[in-house]
Amino acid sequence: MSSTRNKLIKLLAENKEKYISGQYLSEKLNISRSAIWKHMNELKKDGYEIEGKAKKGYRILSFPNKLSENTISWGLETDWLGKTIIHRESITSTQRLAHELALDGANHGTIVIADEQTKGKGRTDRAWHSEKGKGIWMSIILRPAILPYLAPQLTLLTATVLANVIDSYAKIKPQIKWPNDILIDGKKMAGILTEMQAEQDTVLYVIIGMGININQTKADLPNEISKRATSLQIETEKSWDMLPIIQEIIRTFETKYMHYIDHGFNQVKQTWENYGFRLNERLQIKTGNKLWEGIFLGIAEDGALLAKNENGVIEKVYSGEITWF
Ligand code: BT5
Repeated sequence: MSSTRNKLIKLLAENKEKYISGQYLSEKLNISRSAIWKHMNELKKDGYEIEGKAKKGYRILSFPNKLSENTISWGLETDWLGKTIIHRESITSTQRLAHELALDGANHGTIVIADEQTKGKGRTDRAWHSEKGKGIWMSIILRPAILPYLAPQLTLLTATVLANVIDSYAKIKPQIKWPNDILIDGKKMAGILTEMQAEQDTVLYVIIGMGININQTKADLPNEISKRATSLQIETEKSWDMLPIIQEIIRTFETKYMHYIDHGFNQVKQTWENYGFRLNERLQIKTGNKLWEGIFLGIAEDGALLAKNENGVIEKVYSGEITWF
């Protein structure tokens, strides 16, 4: 998209209900009034609803439904999260671009989002299916002033954000499966991937990737995951407009993140345990060569899973394979 067009949309968006005169726009953008008029017609063709009134000027009434930097920014009203949004129609992985941008100095709160990922990734390089226009494939760059060992808390925080938004927006109560899955009725609807660059005691940056299945039908889900995966559409039997959900996730993330930075992990822990999958049930844990059973008690301050072993001792689990009975 040309930068003039982007600037024009931004000016219109910033002024929302107010009309902006053609004269003002032409001075601001340094182009003629007839060029402005041409741009307006192009925008209308792309689905922007723009009202033009003699003597008053132009104002934007609505944005098209498709995702772009502008449509996501419009009406977002966050303080720092999503001030820079990079949208791609197709990308290998939003995580990959986010890493490149972070290494290049991208600001805290920068967001990368794509309609489609051709090489979406899960943990330990597992694949994440990210079909075009079917879900939210998004990465957030953060530069938190926390110690590196606390970074897993951000995965748990993100899980609570997604659970809260799905619960309040779609009126479905999801469950959070430690550490990074959002389930509905036991099937995976979203996954979180947290990656970090740190030096000794300093976090250089963290990238939080989230993949959220929205508009897949059962037939859209690839065979290998169709029994274990679901989407918002499958669960609610209707399709969803992704834009307001994305905005709600960004807003909720900012609020919860600020609370976490200012007041610590307790609120996250409580929310997490409210949605915790199979809390107080028996589980089997495989860490390295050790296989043991216990009762799932919740999460610790540092994001570890807490389980009571057969001797009644509470153990912390940081990674490993968990199986519920
Ligand atoms: C995750 O990994 O759940 C983290 C997924 C993070 C994806 C986001 S999308 C935006 C950003 N850019 C990226 O490239 N990634 C992030 P993990 O716990 O390892 O789960 C991966 C497993 O989930 C796979 O091995 C499949 O079994 C299953 N899976 C793959 N795609 C799925 C999907 N769309 N829905 C549900 N399950 C899926």
